Amino acid sequence: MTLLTRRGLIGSLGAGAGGLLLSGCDRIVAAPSVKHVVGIGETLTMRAQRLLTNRSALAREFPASDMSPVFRTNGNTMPQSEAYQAHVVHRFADWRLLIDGLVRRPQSLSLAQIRAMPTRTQITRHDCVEGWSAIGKWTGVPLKLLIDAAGALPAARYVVFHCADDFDGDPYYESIDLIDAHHPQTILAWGMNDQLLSVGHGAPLRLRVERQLGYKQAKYVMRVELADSLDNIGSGKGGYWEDSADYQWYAGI
Ligand SMILES: Nc1nc2c(c(=O)[nH]1)N[C@H]1C(S)=C(S)[C@@H](COP(=O)(O)O)O[C@H]1N2
Ligand SMILES: [Mo]
Repeated sequence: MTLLTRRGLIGSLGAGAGGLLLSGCDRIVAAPSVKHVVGIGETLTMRAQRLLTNRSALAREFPASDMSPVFRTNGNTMPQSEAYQAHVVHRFADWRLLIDGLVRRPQSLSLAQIRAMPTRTQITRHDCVEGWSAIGKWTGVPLKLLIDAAGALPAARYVVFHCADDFDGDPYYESIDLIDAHHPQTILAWGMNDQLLSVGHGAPLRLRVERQLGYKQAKYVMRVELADSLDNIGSGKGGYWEDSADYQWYAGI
């Protein structure tokens, strides 16, 4: 298990370790079949997962000795915008994370402010639908603390992550619901493997939502928007790959 640095997080860790049916360590070996299974139908899959697994159960965490010697990068590895590239040059000193949408107190936070917040570190396995996995150590702020700082309005249902990169002009974005947003292992990570997050892996801040597949782990997060619906964001399916390649919105593992 992992370091829990704040008592507030411990309360949500049920003793039940849930997920016995689906949480074998070998279940992801044939990652392509995961996509197939997930593809049966999103509604069915999500309902089935809710029945079979406890969504507050923790993803497996690993000892440091299991960390992958090489953790490859995937997707975009350097956002093309001039604004982002200027941030790289200035080491993100002027960068700000915006938290807005259905919140009482919109936030604009520097990286220093985010790094001064309580941290959680976890060693987990990243599973990409393209058929590779890697175990890495992630350090960041629990998303719940950022949401609480902004104060979610009662109508908020989803958390949308707007990223600095795009594919042919279509911005990368992702979204999760508030259940996953409040999960104790859901963090916005600024550190990886005891280093500051590299540009290739999503500097300065990327999502880790450990109970879901790789494409949900949004890199280059610039803005966190709370929303009551995903309909008017992107093409309305809740993420870049969901919009453009019919990937499932709920990519539970
Ligand atoms: N902003 C952004 N986030 C992204 C992607 C991307 O292209 N852009 N690719 C996704 C995919 S498919 C995977 S598997 C992981 C890869 O993360 P890594 O580069 O740290 O290995 O990031 C995910 N998040
Ligand atoms: Mo991926």
